[in-house]
Parts: sequence; C-alpha cells; structure tokens
Amino acid sequence: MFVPIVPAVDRPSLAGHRTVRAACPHDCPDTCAIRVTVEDGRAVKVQGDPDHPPTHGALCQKVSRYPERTYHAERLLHPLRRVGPKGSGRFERVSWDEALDDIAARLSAIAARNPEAILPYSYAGTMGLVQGESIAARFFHALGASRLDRTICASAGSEALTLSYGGKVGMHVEHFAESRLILLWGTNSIASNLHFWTLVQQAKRAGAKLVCIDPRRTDTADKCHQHIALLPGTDGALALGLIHELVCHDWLDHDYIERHTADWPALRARALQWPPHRVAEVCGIDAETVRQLARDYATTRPAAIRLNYGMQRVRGGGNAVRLIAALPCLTGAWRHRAGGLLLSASGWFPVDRAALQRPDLLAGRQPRTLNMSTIGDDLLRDAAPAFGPKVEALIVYNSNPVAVAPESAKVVQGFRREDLFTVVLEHFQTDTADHADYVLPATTQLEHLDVHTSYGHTYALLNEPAVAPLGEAKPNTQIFRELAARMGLDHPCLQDSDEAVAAQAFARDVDLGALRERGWVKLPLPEAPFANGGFLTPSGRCELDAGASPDYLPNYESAASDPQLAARYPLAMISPPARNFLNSTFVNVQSLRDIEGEPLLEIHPEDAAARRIADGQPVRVFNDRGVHRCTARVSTRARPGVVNGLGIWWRKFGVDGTNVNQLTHQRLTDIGRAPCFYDVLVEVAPDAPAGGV
Ligand SMILES: Nc1nc2c(c(=O)[nH]1)N[C@H]1C(S)=C(S)[C@@H](COP(=O)(O)OP(=O)(O)OC[C@H]3O[C@@H](n4cnc5c(=O)[nH]c(N)nc54)[C@H](O)[C@@H]3O)O[C@H]1N2
Ligand SMILES: Nc1nc2c(c(=O)[nH]1)N[C@H]1C(S)=C(S)[C@@H](COP(=O)(O)OP(=O)(O)OC[C@H]3O[C@@H](n4cnc5c(=O)[nH]c(N)nc54)[C@H](O)[C@@H]3O)O[C@H]1N2
Ligand SMILES: [Mo]
Repeated sequence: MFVPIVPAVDRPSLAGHRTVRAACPHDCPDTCAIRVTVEDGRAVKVQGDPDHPPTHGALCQKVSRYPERTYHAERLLHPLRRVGPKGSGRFERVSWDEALDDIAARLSAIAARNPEAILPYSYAGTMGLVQGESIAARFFHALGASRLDRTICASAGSEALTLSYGGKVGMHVEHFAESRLILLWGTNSIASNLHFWTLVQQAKRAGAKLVCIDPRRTDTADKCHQHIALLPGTDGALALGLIHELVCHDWLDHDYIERHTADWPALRARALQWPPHRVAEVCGIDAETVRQLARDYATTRPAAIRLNYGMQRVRGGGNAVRLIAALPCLTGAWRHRAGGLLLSASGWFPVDRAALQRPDLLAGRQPRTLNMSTIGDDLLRDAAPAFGPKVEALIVYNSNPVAVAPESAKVVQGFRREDLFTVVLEHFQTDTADHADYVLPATTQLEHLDVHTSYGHTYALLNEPAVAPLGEAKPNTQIFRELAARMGLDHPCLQDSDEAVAAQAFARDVDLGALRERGWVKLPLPEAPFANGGFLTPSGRCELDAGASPDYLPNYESAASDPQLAARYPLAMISPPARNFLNSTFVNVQSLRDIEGEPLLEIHPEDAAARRIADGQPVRVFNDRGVHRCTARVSTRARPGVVNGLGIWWRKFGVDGTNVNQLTHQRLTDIGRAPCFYDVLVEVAPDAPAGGV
C-alpha cells in the first residue's frame, strides 16, 4: 500500500531546497524519470534521472522547459465561464462552487433524459494512470455516459500487433544497443523518441548499420547509413517484397517458423506475388533497394526493427504492421535479445484497468461507444436509431481535439453548436478551451501524484507532487470526485484518494516500495521475450495470417484507389510531429515556438518549381475539405510527390486560424478504427507573389 504522500526528499535538505522524484507525463515512448529541484516551494529545475537507464540523465529540450510551461503567465488558474459567443474565447472568472454547481445541474438534467447524450473526450495529455482514466472513467461509468473509443494515435498498430503477437509487446529497448542492423521504420527517433536514439548511436559506434524507412528525409534519416524514402502508406508492399526475397533466397529460419508461427503457407503465397520490381513501382523506390534491404536484413545478426506509429496512420496501417511484424519470425531474429521488433512495450505492464476504471459501475448498462477520431461527424449528427441520442454535453480532459482531431472544419462546427454544453479541464486556453462553456484549471505533473507505464521501455514510474497546485488548479481526479458528489453518485470508489488509486494501478510485479524509494522499477521479464516462441496469442504462435489476412492496401487518397482525386490533388501530404512540440502541447511555450518558427509546408524543389513556389513564400494548401495557409519551405526533406506539414500547431497561431488538420479526413484504418492523418491528397499554390509579404 502507498503511505500518505509527503513529497519525497532524497537529498539532505538545504534551507528550503529539495529534490522530488517525478516522471514525464507526455505521450512519448521515452517516459523519462525526472528529478525536480524545488526551492522555497517553487520548482526551479527539472533534470533527467541519471540512474534510470532509459533516461540516463537527459531530458529533451521540450520537457527541460517544463517549469517554464508550468509557471507560464497564461496558465489557467481559476474556473472560467463563457460570456462571448461559442469559440470567441471570452470568459469571466467564477468560483469553483459556482462552476461545479452549474455543471452538475446541467449534466444531471441531461442524464435524467438520457446519460448517453453525455460524452467524455480524453486522450494522453498526461499518460498517468491516476490523472488519466481512473476517477474520470468511474464517474462516466457511474453516470452511464457514452463511452469513447480512444483511437487517435495508436490503435491501428496496437490491434494489429495484438492479432499477430497477442499483445503490445516487443524487445527491451536497451538491447538495441547490441544490434548489428537496425531498421528505423516510420519513426523520426531524434524528434519523437530521443532516448532510443542514444542506444542507436551506441550500436552505430559498435559497427551496426542503420536504415531509415520514411517518406521524409528527417534528422534521423540524415544520420542513418541508408534512407529509403518510400511513398506514404506503401510499407505493407515493402514488407511483402522483403518476404518475397526471404523466400526466393531461402533466408528463412524454418525451425522457428515451424515451431512458433501459424499460417505461414498463406502468407508465403501472397508474398510470392510481390517481386521487387512490383514493390518498387508501388513504393516509388528502386527494385535494387528492396533486394539489398532483404539481403541485409536476412544476413545480419542480430537484426532489430524499431517500428513506430508514423507508418500506421494510413488506410492499410494495421495490415502493414502485421506484415512487418512477420519479418523477425521468418528469419528467427527473435532468437537473440538484440533481434526482433519493438512497436510498443505497453502490453508488458500488469495494469489493473478494471480496478482503475471500474466498468462494474455500469451495472449492466451498455452505453454506445463513439470513436474520438470521428468527433467532427459525431458532434454534427442528430439522434437516430443507429447512432443514439444527439451529443448534448462534452467533457474534455487531457486532450485538445479542436487542434488534433481530423477534418477540423467539422470539429469546429460541432464545437460551435450553441446547444452543446462543453466543459474543458485544461492548463491553458487551447483551441478547444476557446469553445468551452466552462474551463476548469487542472494541475500539471509538478502538482499532482501519478504512476506511469511506458510504451517505449519496461520500467514503471512514480510521480510525486513537487509543489502545491498553482492558483486554484485541481487534479483531474479531484474535479471528478467533486462533480460525482454534487451529482449524487455515491459509490465510495468515486471518492478514492489519488494515493488509493495509485495503489490499485498494478495487479502484480510492481514493487510499490521500490517505486516509492527509487522512483522507478524494472518489470521482471525475460531478456529475449520470444527466443523460444511463447507469443501471447491463444496459440502461443505468431499469427501470420489469422484474422483479416494481411495484405497491402493502397491509401484511400492515392492514384491507385481514386485516380480522379489524384488528378485534382496530386501531392500526398503527411503531418508528422515537430521536434519542439508534443502534439499540440508546448506550442504556447514561447522559447519552443521560436525554434519551430511558424507553420511550414516542406515541398520538394521540383514540385515547388512546377508551381512557381519559392522558399519562404506563403502558400495555400488545399483539397475538397478546406484550405490551410502557411509558409513554403522548399527542401529535399520532402520527396517528390509528397509534402510535409509539421504539426501540430494551435489553430489560433496559424495564418488564417487553421492547422494541417483542416485537410485531413475522418476515414478510418483497416484495423483499429484509427485516423488516417498521413493518407491525404492536396494541391499547393502560391498565396502571394514570390518576394511579396
Ligand atoms: N518531439 C515530439 N515527440 C513526440 C511527439 C511529438 O509531437 N513531438 N509525439 C508523440 C506521440 S503522441 C507519438 S504517437 C509518437 C510518434 O512517434 P513516431 O511514430 O516515431 O512518430 P514520428 O516521429 O512522427 O515518426 C513518424 C515518421 O513517420 C514518417 N511517416 C509518415 N508516413 C509514413 C509512412 O507511410 N511510412 C513510413 N515508413 N513512414 C511514414 C514521418 O515522416 C515521420 O518522420 O511520438 C511521440 N513523441
Ligand atoms: N495532423 C495530425 N494530427 C495528429 C497527429 C499527427 O501526427 N498529425 N498526431 C496524433 C496523435 S499521435 C496524437 S497522440 C494526438 C494527440 O492529441 P492529444 O492527446 O489531444 O494531445 P495534445 O495535443 O498534446 O493535447 C493534450 C492536452 O492535454 C492537456 N493536459 C496535459 N496534462 C493534463 C492534465 O493533467 N489535466 C488536464 N486536464 N489536461 C492536461 C495539455 O495542456 C494539452 O492541451 O494528436 C493526433 N493528431
Ligand atoms: Mo500519439
């Protein structure tokens, strides 16, 4: 059990000076262990924990600015009530009692008619198990509110991996340092997984070859030995081509395939239809590149694949993950601890979700589930038998959907509905908070307790509160506890303290004593998890072809699927994260925004010349869903035929109050019902004469 919280002190206390153990809350695979220096009740510095192996004493540039973000002059410190029209961002200060009484009354009235008209909307603003889906989930379950399918980031890859391996599991990240070949597949590690990059450099120094597979020439691609700039959404075809070569050259580990996989003949037959020249045509690369990659992969031991979520944000993203996940089973790469694949490690953690979220509070009710990735359409839907009631109330926490959800024009239209009652728990006046009826100030990671897992390493972490809540801010948990009490939801678990919730988070294996003492604890797992098979599927084998049989699926928006659309909008657009933002978090931290500059669109010199676009020129990026204005960066970071709009800017910082999601759509991936942010066609045109503005 947890002892009551007294912020941990791990150094002899100078006058008013102490160090608190914390964890980075952000949606990033690194989940760093942090030490916070507190002087006279104020957090003055955050540093990476030198003892935590994945963090090894270093924080990224963004998170090293966490105090700047926390003490930001625009931090929300009091509850606010809307006074202007929806979306105007005009609010007045109110007391907590006024705000919570009114919110409770409004929600109770809706719940009395139909609780499913109330929808929670949350994602991973904090990845904490306590400030994420614990008391909040209990509150919505007790109400019988609509449920939310949390698909906006990773569900295509996660569900695909679960079909193949039985869970979101893979290599220990540390062992990449010993790999001899590393494929960085759909990931810009230097930007999005910096601590992994340190391990890659160790491997490189020891002689490993690094291959980056990414349509964009990222910083990461620049530092690898080889960069394969395939067209977005063609990874499944590349994987099939590699399997083709493994078969044709008999670079297969027959013993591993025989003992630890299922349905190999079906996958083998499909792959034989993908000779390198066909793959090359689909992917927009050379056939020789496919042959060489297959040879390198098959003949270098140990060979490891760092797959990341960048490549699954397309129609065929789930299938592509399954095809890539087959590779280390076919060559037996899993036999070595430095071989195999890592997409996510989160499935290794024994998180007790039922204890945290208490689905039993539904008491037999089965409210509908709405997909967060189609929030634009769903907010605009009327009541219908297949849909259920119109959404009348939306409670947003840990997310900024107006900026991050696809097809923003519809999302904004939905959020502007005068008959929608919206409550937003936030640190800042985001694009979403601008559309709230009430904005409630939430605490940051420095001000609340939490426990964390990671999707990029295998250590559980603790976050102790370092300082008292700023202003009148409250933890998400506290806000939901108080709302529950006001609404007469009286199950005792709705009043569990944060300490109690933290103690309920892990079912086993996590020694809370050690967590408290050191701030982190490594999970007890085998070093080479699938050296002898033992996948988490019911059969214990890697399911190569079960379920929806994996195949290459061209993008929704591509010449292959829709030639007429491709004729009008010939450029594919991807919108990967900017290095100095974390999705839309940190966009309002001036020092970081200064580094990113302004919303940019990278375009290849040939594509720019064909459109008379000069570097630095304002451009219009458009398709049938809208127009987004930004500045052209003419650069070979973009490959011909593909433009890169780095995200995710707040709309209100955009030239015309839009961001890249003005152009994205709400169609969903093959597996996992996820958005297809990188499966988009656009055209680009100058917005003003070159040299103008
Ligand atoms: N600095 C920073 N770090 C972050 C984030 C951030 O916003 N900023 N976001 C965090 C979050 S929420 C997540 S989910 C992770 C994401 O982590 P990753 O999945 O590693 O995401 P990215 O770094 O965006 O890598 C995506 C890369 O995939 C490339 N890509 C796009 N389409 C394709 C494709 O079809 N095929 C292939 N092979 N590559 C493609 C992009 O050009 C980009 O370089 O990062 C986390 N870390
Ligand atoms: N075009 C395009 N769109 C994308 C992506 C892309 O690559 N391209 N990436 C997608 C991905 S991978 C993801 S994960 C999503 C991310 O989408 P979101 O999960 O919405 O992430 P953020 O934009 O970082 O917004 C998180 C918000 O939570 C708030 N927050 C943080 N901690 C707390 C807390 O303790 N309490 C409360 N109440 N609030 C808190 C932060 O202030 C921030 O405004 O975006 C997706 N959207
Ligand atoms: Mo994400």
